[in-house]
Amino acid sequence: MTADVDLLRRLARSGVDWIAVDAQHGPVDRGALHGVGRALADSPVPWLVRVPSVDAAWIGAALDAGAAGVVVPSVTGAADAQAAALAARYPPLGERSWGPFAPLWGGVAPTPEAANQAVRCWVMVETPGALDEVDAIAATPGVDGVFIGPFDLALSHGTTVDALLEDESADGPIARVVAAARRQGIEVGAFAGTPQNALRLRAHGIGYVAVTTDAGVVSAGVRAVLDACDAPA
Ligand code: 3PY
Ligand code: MG
Repeated sequence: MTADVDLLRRLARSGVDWIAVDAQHGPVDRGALHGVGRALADSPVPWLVRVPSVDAAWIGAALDAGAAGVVVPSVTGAADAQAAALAARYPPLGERSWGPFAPLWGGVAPTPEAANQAVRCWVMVETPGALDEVDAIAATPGVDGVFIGPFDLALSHGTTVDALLEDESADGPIARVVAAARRQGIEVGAFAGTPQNALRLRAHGIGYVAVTTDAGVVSAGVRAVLDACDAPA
């Protein structure tokens, strides 16, 4: 939820498997993205950008800045998923334009073939249209994973995040997304926000979980420090 480069460098070395920079709800504009890319050029873990929308220009810019992949929100169906996938890869697989920043920052850009192989295009399932077309989305060439947004999925289905996560029926929204991903042999991920929700998502068989946010860990850390000071000696 921040674009603070010192915090991001620290988070990338804190034991997490991956981090995501949020350009949909966070304060990451195209200028900030470049600062983030320079700061994370030697990141020991992959870093992804959640782009603001299904936007080929933003997807290309995030990858030019060195992101290992993109998380594309607000997808309304298979056509959006295809547009996102095409934007994430160079021809002949897609329509990405050449313009990586790594060489300008003293690094080496991967070849187009290597970039196409390494990139990960995650498409979010968080709208009724995306859920209806989840099988076609998961089958879209170049979609490497489907990523559940429980907050928007709950909002758009007139339910709550708790009810969504507790729904263990085979035709429940989360089970449908997981099943579609499995059928197509692609990854499935989700946003949790809290460790409790992360465990509930893991119980649904979801392997890639955005457990918390930078703002969340700062608050939790401060709370833990203050509680430790209040504890009787
Ligand atoms: C959602 O839950 O809707 C999200 O997009 C999480 O970031
Ligand atoms: Mg969302």
